[in-house]
Amino acid sequence: MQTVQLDSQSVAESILAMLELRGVEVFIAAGTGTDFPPFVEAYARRERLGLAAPRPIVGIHEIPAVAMAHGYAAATGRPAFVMLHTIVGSANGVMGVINAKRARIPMLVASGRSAITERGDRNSRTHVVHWAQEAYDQQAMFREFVDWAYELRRSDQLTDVLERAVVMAKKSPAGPIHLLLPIEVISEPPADLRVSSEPAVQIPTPTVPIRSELERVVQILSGASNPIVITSAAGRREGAVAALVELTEKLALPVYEFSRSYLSFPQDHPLHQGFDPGEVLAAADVVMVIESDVPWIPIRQEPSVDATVIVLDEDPLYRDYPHRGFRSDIALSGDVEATLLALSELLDREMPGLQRVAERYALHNRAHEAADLRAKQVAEDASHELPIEPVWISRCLAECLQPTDIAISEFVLAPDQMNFTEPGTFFDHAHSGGLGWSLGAALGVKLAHPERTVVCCCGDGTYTFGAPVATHHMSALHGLPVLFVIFNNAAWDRTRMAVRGYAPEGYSAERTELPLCELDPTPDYERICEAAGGHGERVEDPSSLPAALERALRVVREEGRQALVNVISSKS
Ligand SMILES: Cc1ncc(C[n+]2csc(CCOP(=O)(O)OP(=O)(O)O)c2C)c(N)n1
Repeated sequence: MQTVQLDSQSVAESILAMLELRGVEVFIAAGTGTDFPPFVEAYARRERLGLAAPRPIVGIHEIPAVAMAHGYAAATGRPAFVMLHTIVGSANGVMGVINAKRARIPMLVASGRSAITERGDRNSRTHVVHWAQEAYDQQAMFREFVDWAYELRRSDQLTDVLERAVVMAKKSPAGPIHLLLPIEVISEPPADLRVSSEPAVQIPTPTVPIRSELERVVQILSGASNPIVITSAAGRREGAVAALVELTEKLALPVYEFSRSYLSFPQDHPLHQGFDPGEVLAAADVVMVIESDVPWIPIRQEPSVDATVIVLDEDPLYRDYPHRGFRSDIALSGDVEATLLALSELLDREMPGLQRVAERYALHNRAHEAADLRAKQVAEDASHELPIEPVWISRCLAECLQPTDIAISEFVLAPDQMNFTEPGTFFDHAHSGGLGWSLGAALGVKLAHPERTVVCCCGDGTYTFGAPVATHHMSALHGLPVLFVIFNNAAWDRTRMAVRGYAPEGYSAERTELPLCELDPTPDYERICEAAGGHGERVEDPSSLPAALERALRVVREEGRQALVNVISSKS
């Protein structure tokens, strides 16, 4: 085993050196406080001596800071380190950790811990907050939503603890972990400066189900007369997209991206059949569910009792979900890309009748083309509507995005109006739905891909949940120009829709403006972006939207400045 010598004066500095050594490139300090001085001093020393460290990012508010770590990891597969301030910064950060957990995002989350002593130590309490910011069990607020939580108790544990932290975040399924860092321990001199140059603990290798199960699945898929594939997040690991294309082409399997969080299948592929199988679900004889926590909504539609449901997932049981009853007649647990490739390989030996596959392919191709035409018509019909229809905003955006541009959407983009084809070009919210994610996530994606255009799309309610003043400030501070597009319907429309479902004949049904749901008048959101040096526009006329988006994109691409288009849009 080869070792390297760390140059460090404190445990905090060793954390930076170790993170750097293990390929963690980003250290996001969210709302620094009195538990951060050891890190500030460590950065000052490393900068002075020219020693490498993860890129320091000032996270001006915990909501965009944690979401930024989320976006960065979604775009790269690599965790960022995000440090929160004692119990209070932690409380603000927990929602982002919940989102990361549900989205299986690797993330290294740490919180400082208030000083223990009242006198006698250089870290002894100096401020009134140091008493009230201590908790009996600070990590309790994270524990349910992380894959591992540990308090660093001694300086000589550091290497082992960090090795374990990185592996526990990156393993499969990936997830956030939490480290509690008492100020006394991170202030200590480092205990051990020699560490192995390679990770001392390796991430377990990707697994593939046993061959007999794969063969059984190949037989079922080959013999199926009406099979379908449903996925929400197969594209979380980008390589799985090509593997899914390969498998589905061999059998002409139609793919539905139900409630997608990632681009899992190229939208222009003839086998892409949209986003909701609808009645097709009940008619299918084989339903293959790939990485979908919620593959259908049972009260709306379910597979037929005679169908075979095959689940392929890193964790088919979704162990962290308390109640979940989706059927799985066969549950393949393992790496999605490797399993899809293994199925494809087996299929080569057992190809079903080519004639049947060709006919099925042609059928789905026709359905795909018809759906495209319908979506186009819907957009055209909406193109003159006032206030502007969300489908028209989506369509206009789709028209001005290049294939490698990246969109982050928080529930708002109409999926069938878009045309994402490349893996890693689209990210939607974790199904935990902790609002405000998309703003910081867009900054994280931009941090990962500074050369690419990144667009953040969200509702006006969501925008406010994302701590926009902090987000725009972070965008300017860290040189991360993003285009923000607000679907501004001056309401919490999701709640309004829920009310319509809850009481379709009720008193609220008589009203257009609903109690507790309306936000009118909304601020001039574009001016918040302008206040941070960005370009802002408000658009009310649907015909002027394409040009406004082009102008804003030009500012982002050519001037390297952020931009915001506040689109006054319709509600349900
Ligand atoms: C942190 C958080 N608080 C509250 C909610 C509940 N919630 C779900 S959707 C929604 C409204 C979102 O409003 P907006 O972004 O304007 O989108 P719209 O529903 O109008 O399309 C709210 C408040 C949530 N998901 N997360």
